[in-house]
Amino acid sequence: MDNSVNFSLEGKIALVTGASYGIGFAIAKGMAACGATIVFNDIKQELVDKGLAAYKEEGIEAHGYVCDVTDENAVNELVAKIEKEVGVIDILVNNAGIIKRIPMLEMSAADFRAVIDVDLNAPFIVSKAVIPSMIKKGHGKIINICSMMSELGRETVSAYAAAKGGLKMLTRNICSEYGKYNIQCNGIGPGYIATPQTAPLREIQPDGSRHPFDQFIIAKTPAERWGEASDLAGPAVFLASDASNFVNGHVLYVDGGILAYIGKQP
Ligand code: NAP
Ligand code: GCO
Repeated sequence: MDNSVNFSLEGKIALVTGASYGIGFAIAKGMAACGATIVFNDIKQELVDKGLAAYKEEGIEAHGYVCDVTDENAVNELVAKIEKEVGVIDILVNNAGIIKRIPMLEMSAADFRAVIDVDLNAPFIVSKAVIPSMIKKGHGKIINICSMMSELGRETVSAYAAAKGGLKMLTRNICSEYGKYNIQCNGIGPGYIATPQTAPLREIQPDGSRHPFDQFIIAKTPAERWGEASDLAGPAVFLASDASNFVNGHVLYVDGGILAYIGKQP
């Protein structure tokens, strides 16, 4: 390989939030395969234990911590602990996220705030906690897990779309403020990915047919399939590696072509 092209993550420490399973786990697994040391957190001890066992099964010695990413004090303590026990974080993936599918007029302000708190405020909190050490070290990579809803709306996801649209702009702003310190902050916008978060949209109907939303997504995706969490690993490795050192403030949509497509004619 040409020496100017380097996808290796050897010697790098990656913190992936909410990565006991799902998209975060697949991204961390991909990064580990390219040499990174994996650190992850989740909100409950049982999830961390489950995650540690899953990483072990893949031959990965991950470091797992319990931490709620919306709690600024807990996040600051977590980052200090990681620096002491593992080392300075080179790569942060803001992956932890929640969704509440409720029509806007039925949604309480408390539910709206809860989504914004995890999906937008937390990436601000965790990024703020890791950037000072990245500046001191002279480099850093931040990857924010955005969404189709960073660009599009749909019924029932007002809070999620507001948060993910905001996360796209937080991505651009981190790039704008800290690019001069050799920090690259980019987003990944997954399409519709088969994880527990989207399981309700794929439930088989009582008559044995596929969920109407499932059929809609297949028709709306040129690839004619849901994404797998593993589809996100290669793009995440690219954005974490030196191969993307002049890519900054960008959102890479990994959606099987949804955003390019007007949709199948009925
Ligand atoms: P998931 O299966 O629900 O996993 C999300 C993880 O984040 C879970 O382990 C969850 O723990 C954790 N988490 C939630 N709140 C947290 C908090 N306050 N502190 C720490 N951890 C927390 O979701 P996923 O589908 O893998 O999605 C991962 C990310 O990709 C999210 O940001 C999501 O919005 C985004 N995304 C997903 C899709 C998709 O189609 N699946 C598409 C685009 C973007 P619990 O299990 O306790 O909730
Ligand atoms: C929904 C979905 C989504 C996604 C995803 C798409 O209800 O429409 O859950 O919003 O999972 O973020 O990119």
